[in-house]
Amino acid sequence: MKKLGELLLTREPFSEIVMGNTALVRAMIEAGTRVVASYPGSPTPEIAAAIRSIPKEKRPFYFEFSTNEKVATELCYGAAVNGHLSTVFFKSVGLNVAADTFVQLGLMNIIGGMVVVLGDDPGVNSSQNEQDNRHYARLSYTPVLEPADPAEVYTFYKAAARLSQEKHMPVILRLTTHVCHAKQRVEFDRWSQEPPDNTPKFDPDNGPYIPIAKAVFPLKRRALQRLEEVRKWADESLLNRLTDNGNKSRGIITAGLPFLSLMESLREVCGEKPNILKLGVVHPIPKETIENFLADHQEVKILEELDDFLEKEIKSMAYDEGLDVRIIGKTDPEDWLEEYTPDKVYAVMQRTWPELLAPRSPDAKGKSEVSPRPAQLCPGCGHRSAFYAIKKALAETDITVADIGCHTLGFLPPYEMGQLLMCMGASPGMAAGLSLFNDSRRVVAFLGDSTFFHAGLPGIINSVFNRHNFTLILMENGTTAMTGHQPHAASGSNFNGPAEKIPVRQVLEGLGVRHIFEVDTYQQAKLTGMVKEAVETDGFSVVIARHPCMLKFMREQRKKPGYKSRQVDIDQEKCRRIQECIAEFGCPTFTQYPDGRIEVNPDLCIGDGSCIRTCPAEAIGIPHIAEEPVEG
Ligand SMILES: Cc1ncc(C[n+]2csc(CCOP(=O)(O)OP(=O)(O)O)c2C)c(N)n1
Repeated sequence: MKKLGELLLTREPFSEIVMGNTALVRAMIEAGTRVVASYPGSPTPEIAAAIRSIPKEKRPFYFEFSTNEKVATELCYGAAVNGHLSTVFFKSVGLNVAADTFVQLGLMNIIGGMVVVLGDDPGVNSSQNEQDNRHYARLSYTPVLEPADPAEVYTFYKAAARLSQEKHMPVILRLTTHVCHAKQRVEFDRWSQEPPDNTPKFDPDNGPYIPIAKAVFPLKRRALQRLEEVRKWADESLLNRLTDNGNKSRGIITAGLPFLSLMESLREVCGEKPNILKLGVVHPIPKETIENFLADHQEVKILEELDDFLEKEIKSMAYDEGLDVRIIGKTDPEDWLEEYTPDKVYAVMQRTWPELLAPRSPDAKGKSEVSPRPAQLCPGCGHRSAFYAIKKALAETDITVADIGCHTLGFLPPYEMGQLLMCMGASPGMAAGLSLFNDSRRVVAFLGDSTFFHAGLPGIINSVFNRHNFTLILMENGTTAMTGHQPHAASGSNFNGPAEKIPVRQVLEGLGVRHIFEVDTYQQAKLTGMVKEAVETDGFSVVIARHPCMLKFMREQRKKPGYKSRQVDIDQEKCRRIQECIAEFGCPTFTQYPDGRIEVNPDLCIGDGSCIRTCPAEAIGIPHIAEEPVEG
């Protein structure tokens, strides 16, 4: 069987079972994409994993992880106005970071074409909100194509690229978690690689590219006109599909994942199945197609995940055309929430037309429940040692501000560090605000190292500039851990190989931070002492709490020849059942038995020894080679 990288570069047509995120990469290759950039975030990191499977020297396009989504968008825009088809991809909330640039793209003459791939997250699988990025499309006059499965991801990307190249405007390919991660057999086309044209084609005469004051009006007129052209194109497009069940009275308009869930739910329909119009182009919506569909039915249900985006558009369209049709949008506050999985769609459709689908008893649900697994830090995680030590330095009344990353999990017991959370890089700003008019409760903020470069720096600079008074704990683990160990500016390598390491300490010094402390988090007593000193220091102080990500480190160790797993043991004679290892340190490796005995779970322990100094009875022994080698 071919390796993924080879498969993605196959010249002849082939078919394979792949994830939506992988199908996207083949589509990029076939479409002749030259520049791709991203900042990691679920549900999109597997796109980069598929790109990584292609050796760098064979990769038909340039790829980088940029420092944040805004920079990635700017990079792709720069490449596209120079004539190269480009693609930026990131998660839902990434668009908020990119927005200041993104909202202008629709005004520009993007001669090379540019596709913006969004990984929206209905169901909040791994985000801080459930935002519906279709609203950004309207705000920025940008078309949106929305596939429902991996095969559509492949065809829709190619359509988006062609449309963007033809109209010189950005096109959004909106994916959602299930579409990114679903697997399906996809029929891929031939890849006839054209020799790359590296001529820099940027020409100011293709512009204007300077949208200032009144110069914006002609650009805006052009954006609106292009959008109208896309609307007409959408009416002809095969990306919209009609399923005609011969029903003269009821129809459903839907798109994306809800369509697939609907098809599953309709298997249980007792009577006549409604007709279905599945939209592939969700902005601007195809006017004629929808008007005809509305005119052909007495009742039309708009089935859409998250907000009432299509509903509002379609209702206003029906009003303008004076159509006599009952349009049923969202009927319950719950309709605005969660992923439209088959169970969810069943419930929505049951509420819409109760006689069409029989009510389900709660235990007759199609879904097999997975037992909940509380999120936790990995065994050996340096963040655990940090939280354990920092907690000892703070008073109950002190205020702790979390940020986004693995270290967000510090808010969980037993540490309970981090009482507020907003978005990436927000902790220094929020902490500064909390420190105002506040002489009695010390403020401590946490920030990861990838986030430091992503969006943390402005808040830090502001803290120096405006002389704020709080302590920032920089949780430096050398990687972007939460999203799968992508490199960042202080990692010493980028996606494509070795790179200049930008040490966080030097950055802080360069910014004029006066009070900088630095310690490996496994030195818990030292860290406690430093934090005590830092919070008592007047002004802004930073404690660099450093330890490599142990999940990444252990993965690398296990690949080494002769690797032997290690673990710690508990000396039952010495153990005084104080339970510090469980109640305060909280490593999942420790298991307590009903008789009070505490044992080490050999399948979990990595023998890092971070727990040794936490035991007041000194009952935890130094790590030794495990008797039974544990499979890596
Ligand atoms: C704007 C935005 N982009 C991407 C993400 C996805 N994301 C969540 S945590 C995280 C990584 C944070 O890395 P780091 O700051 O180094 O903390 P670590 O996970 O390594 O502790 C990323 C990229 C996000 N939540 N928001």
